[in-house]
Amino acid sequence: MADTLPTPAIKTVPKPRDQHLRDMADCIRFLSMDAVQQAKSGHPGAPMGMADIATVLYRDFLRFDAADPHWFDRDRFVLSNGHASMLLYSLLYLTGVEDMTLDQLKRFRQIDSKTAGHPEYKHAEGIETTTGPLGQGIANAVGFALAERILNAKFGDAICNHWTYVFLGDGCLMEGISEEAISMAGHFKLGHLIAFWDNNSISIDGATSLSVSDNEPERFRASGWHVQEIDGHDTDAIRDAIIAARAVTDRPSMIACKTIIGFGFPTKAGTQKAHSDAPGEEEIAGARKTLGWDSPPFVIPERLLNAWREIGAKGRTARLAWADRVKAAPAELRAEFERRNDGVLPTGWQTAIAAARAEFIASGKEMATRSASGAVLDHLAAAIPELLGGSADLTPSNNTRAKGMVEIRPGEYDGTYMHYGVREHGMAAAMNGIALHGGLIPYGGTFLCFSDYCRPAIRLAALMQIRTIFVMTHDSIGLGEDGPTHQPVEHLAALRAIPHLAVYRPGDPVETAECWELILQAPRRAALIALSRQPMPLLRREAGSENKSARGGYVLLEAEGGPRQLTILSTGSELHIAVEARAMLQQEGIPTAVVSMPCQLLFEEQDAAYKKSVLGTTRARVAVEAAVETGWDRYLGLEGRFVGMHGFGASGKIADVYKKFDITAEAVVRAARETLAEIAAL
Ligand SMILES: Cc1ncc(C[n+]2csc(CCOP(=O)(O)OP(=O)(O)O)c2C)c(N)n1
Repeated sequence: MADTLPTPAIKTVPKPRDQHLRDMADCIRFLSMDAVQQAKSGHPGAPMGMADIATVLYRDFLRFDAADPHWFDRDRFVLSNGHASMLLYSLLYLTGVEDMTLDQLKRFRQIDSKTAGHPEYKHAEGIETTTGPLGQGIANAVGFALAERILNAKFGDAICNHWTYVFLGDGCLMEGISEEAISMAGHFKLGHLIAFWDNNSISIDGATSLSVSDNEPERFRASGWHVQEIDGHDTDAIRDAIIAARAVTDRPSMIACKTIIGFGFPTKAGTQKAHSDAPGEEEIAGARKTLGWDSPPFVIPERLLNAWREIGAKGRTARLAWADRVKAAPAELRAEFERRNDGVLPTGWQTAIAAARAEFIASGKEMATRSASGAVLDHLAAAIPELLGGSADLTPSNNTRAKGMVEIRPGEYDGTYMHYGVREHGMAAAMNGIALHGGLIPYGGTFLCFSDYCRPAIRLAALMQIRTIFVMTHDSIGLGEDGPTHQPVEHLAALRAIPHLAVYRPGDPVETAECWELILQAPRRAALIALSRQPMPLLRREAGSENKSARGGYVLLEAEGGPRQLTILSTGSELHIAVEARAMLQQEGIPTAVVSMPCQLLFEEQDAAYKKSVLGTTRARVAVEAAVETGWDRYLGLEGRFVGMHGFGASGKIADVYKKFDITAEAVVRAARETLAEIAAL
């Protein structure tokens, strides 16, 4: 590996402009290296390289109150290069966030500490988002900055007027998602977004020149950003650059900061050896010498800790002034703001669901669930003004733009609909930022097949347990002519495998309304709703407002003419196939029940007695879903049968495609006979 080193190790450190600021930055450096050394793992290099930037940002600019790290109009700080977690943890400790004690720093990366390897949302106050998968943070930051502008347009400068600062590394910029994020932020002219690129020319394998030679400043400029290039250790230059960036409010700013990774290490600085791993006692002793630091590990000299604590406390004035402004706001605006900030939905919002349901039942018509979803959203958008719709350039297909939704345009943020462009990954991660920001509930659409393009962000939404809503239409081979490239088969199983993610696949318009109700009433649950392109009959015609989907699965039709002999399980566009098959089996004298299971996650949360009552005691079960079997096997046992996909789909008319893959009522009946025969022979 040695021959890939770009430069010899940097043994000396540039003289500081301001010794006090250098000392303050050194607090971050030593806490980071000492914590990594103690944990025997972690990443000291980036925190040491970005310490000067963080110090200037926190001291002179970031509006933040350590006593209340989540007050609404604070500036947001996103660490996109999440492996530099010790930078964030050090800042939280130094500024005095109660959660982040010295003991937590000493327990960096240890089980059940607040200081996980990478920053985890909700593990400690002051962590705005979970980062670590490179590139996510910059796209989250775009969401934060977008939400800020949208809420500014709604509530005005007095209530919402803050900045989003994001640190990112070479790795973030190598990831494809960064392009989507940069392009989106530039297009929408997100003037309150400032990115700091840790331009240290090093990643894990060695010099970044091994793998990339992009002109990063030009990349940003090409997307309409304001760009500056500075020495990331020159505190005057950092301050001037931030002042200049804040003066430009009609576009986002990127400050390319030339830094030395592992700044202060005697042999590893400037090399990939500073990127990660315990530096070793000798290297740390050398850093103490190089930087003139004589405190023992984890001890911050009092004068410096006091200076940091002052930084943590100075935001109090801004917070209190903001609270006064909120109090002085017109009553209606204030009430609306406070409701949203508390995460409470408007009273009576569920009448929107009831209205949609009533319409479906009154019309009695067959309908694609994507259209039903669109109709539900028409009602919901009027009832819940914080809904922020959007699509990755499939608005007419996803049916995501509700009646009355005004689109957001560059510089014009007084709207509730986002055209995210063909940027699925960027959209999904930006939606996470929007959800985390608060005040808005984002949903965004694409085809289910392209959930693959969103998956890393979907996973993080589930991990963070935030209400980001993914609307995925064209959810099976039932999309027809677009063929196998567009027909999801393994996606439902793969998405259901993500812990905490509620995957809904409603089987008719009424279930669609029910699923939307469940999604919206769960503020700490990421959700994905899979919707059909093709129409399906209305199967739920009963009056009343009971949400039968709430338990994840329920008996749609009970067996008749005797004790249940067979259970057919289904979802979505195959539910009516299950119903047809049941009619045929009943006619043959086989008492058969149909179970609709729009959300396996919710069903799995039910108690055993309920599950048993739904699944029945008979072991004869058939599941039908136009997707792969994975996940259904737990309900089928050894004797059950699955009717669905066993490979990729095909291009053709919907009816022909279903026939070709034998996903029909006749196939379900055959499968039923097989399982019944097998059980009889036992
Ligand atoms: C999506 C993703 N891929 C790979 C990794 C593993 N990884 C962590 S840091 C890193 C290198 C990042 O380089 P850079 O951003 O320059 O960080 P620095 O070396 O400056 O700390 C990689 C590949 C990751 N965290 N996320």
